[in-house]
Amino acid sequence: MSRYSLWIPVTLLMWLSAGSLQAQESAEKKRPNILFIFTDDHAVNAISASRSRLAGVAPTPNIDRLAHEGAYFVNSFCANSICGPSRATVLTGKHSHLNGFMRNTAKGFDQSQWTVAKALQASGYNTAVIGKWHLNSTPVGFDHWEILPGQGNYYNPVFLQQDGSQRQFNGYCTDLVTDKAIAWLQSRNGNEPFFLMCQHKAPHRTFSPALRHLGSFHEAEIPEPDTLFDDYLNRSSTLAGNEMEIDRHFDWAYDVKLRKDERGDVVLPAPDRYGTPEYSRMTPEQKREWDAYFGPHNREFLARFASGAMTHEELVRWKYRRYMQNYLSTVKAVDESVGRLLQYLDDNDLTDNTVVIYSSDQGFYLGEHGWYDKRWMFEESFRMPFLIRWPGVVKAGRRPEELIQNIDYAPTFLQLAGLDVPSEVQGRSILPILQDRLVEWRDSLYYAYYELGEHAVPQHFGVRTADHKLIHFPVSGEWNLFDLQRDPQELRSVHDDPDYQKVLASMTAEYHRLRSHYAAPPLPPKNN
Ligand code: SGN
Ligand code: CA
Repeated sequence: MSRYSLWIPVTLLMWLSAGSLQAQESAEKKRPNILFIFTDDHAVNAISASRSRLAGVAPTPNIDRLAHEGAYFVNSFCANSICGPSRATVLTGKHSHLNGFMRNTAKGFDQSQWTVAKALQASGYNTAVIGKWHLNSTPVGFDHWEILPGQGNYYNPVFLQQDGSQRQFNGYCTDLVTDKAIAWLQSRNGNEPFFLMCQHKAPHRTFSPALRHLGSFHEAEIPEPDTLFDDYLNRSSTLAGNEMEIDRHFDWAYDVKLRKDERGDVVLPAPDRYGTPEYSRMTPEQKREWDAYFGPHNREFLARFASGAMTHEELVRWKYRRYMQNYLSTVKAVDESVGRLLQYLDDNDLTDNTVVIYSSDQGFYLGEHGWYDKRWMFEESFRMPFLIRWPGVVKAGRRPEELIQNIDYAPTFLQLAGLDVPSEVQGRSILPILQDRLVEWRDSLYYAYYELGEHAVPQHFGVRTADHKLIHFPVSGEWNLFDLQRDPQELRSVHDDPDYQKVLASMTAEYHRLRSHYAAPPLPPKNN
C-alpha cells in the first residue's frame, strides 16, 4: 500500500480538477487527527458500556459516549498485561520480546527502534505525549512532551519538562494532564493533523480520587464478583502463591486508607501517617478535605472492627467495598477528562476529522479471584478497553467481536494516516473491521508475561481463541486449559479432562504455531 493510499481517491479527484500541488496539500489535510486517551489499570468491568456487573455503577458517561457514537471492541486484549511493556507494544506494534521492553524494570525503551510516533511525526503529523510514559526514558518522536516521572503522583504531581527540568503543579493529576493536553491542542499549528497521546496515571494504585469526588460512591450499591472468595483449586498450583489478594495483601495504608501500628493492630492513621506518599504530598487544606471524608468513616469502621463483631468474610467485603469506592471515584475524574476532551473537539469543529480512541494499558482485577492488580492471563487483566470513534467512518454503536490486541494499535494509526505498515510490525490495522472491508481476521492471540516476582505472579505464556484459553506455566511445568463458554470465570482447568483432548491438541498446536509465527524466545526453565 502506498503512502496516503487511503486518500488516493480524494487526491486523484483533486489532482484531476485542480492539478496543483495546492490541491494535493488540501487532500493531505484530510488525514484525520488521532486523539489517543490511555489510562493506567482501567478494567473493562469499570466501564458502563462493557455491560459488566458494575455497569450500573461505573461512572463513565463520556467513555460510553464513544461506544454509542463509535465502536466498542468486546474482545480487546493485551500482549503482556503490565504497564511499561504494554506501552512499548502500543508504540511499536510488536510483542515485548521484539521491542525489548519485556518488564517494567527493563533498562530503558530502545529509542533507536521504529515507533509509530516517529513515523507519524516524519509524515507531517504534530505529535505530543502528555502524562504517564513509564518507559524509563524520555519520549522520542514527539514534537511536544510533558511526562510524569516513573509512576507519577496523584496530588500536586511533578512533570518532567522537555528542557530536562522538573516542575511541580498544584492540583489533581488527571485534571492537570487534561489541562496540558487541551493547552497543547490550543497552541499547535492548526494546518497539520495531530497525534496526541493523553495518558493518565489514574486509576492506578493507590486509587486516590480527586478530593471533589471523595464520598461519591459512599451509598452506592457495588455488586461483588462471584469469585471474591476464590479457593484457587482446579488450576495451576501457582495461583495459591499469589500476593495480590484483597484479603491477605491489601496494604492497610496504601489501599485501605488506614494503618497498622507497630503491634500489628489496625489503627487510625496519625496525622501525616496515612502511609501513602500521596497524603504527605497534600497541602494542609487538601489534607483537611481528605480527613473530613475518611476520618469519620475510619472511626466508624474501627469501632466495629475492634468490637470483634466482624467476621473475616465481612472484613474482606468491607475492604472490597472501600477499594471499589476509591477506584470508581478515581475513574470518575478520568471520565470527566474524556468529557472535556470531547467537548474541546466539539467546540473547535474538530469532531468529524478526529479519531478518538480510549484504552488502558491493561485490565485489572476488581475483586475477581479475590484480587486487585493485573499480570495474569485470566480475562479481567488480559482484557484492555478499546473504544474508537470516527464519525462518518465508524458506524455508531458497533460492538465488533474480532480478537484484537495492543500490537494492532500502531498499524491502525499508520493506516489512519495513510502510511505503509513496515513488515517488521506484528499487529494488523483494525480499520478494515471498522469499514466492513474485512476478508479474514486472526482466530487466536498470543500472550507472554515475563516479570520476575512482583505480586508473586509467575511467568506464563498462552493462547486464546474465541472459545478456549491455554496457559503454560513453564516454571511449574503446568498447563491449564479453559472452556471460556462454559466456564467464563476460569475456575476449572479442563486440561486433563478426557472430553477435551481434541481441543487440547489443537490449542497446543496453535500455541506452538503462534510462538514460532511471532518469533518468541525460549521459555524459562522449570524450577526444581
Ligand atoms: C506499583 C504498585 C504495584 C503495581 C506496580 C506496577 N505498588 O509497584 O501494585 O503492580 O506498580 O504497576 S504501589 O504500592 O506502588 O502502588 S504498573 O501499572 O506500573 O505496571
Ligand atoms: Ca498499568
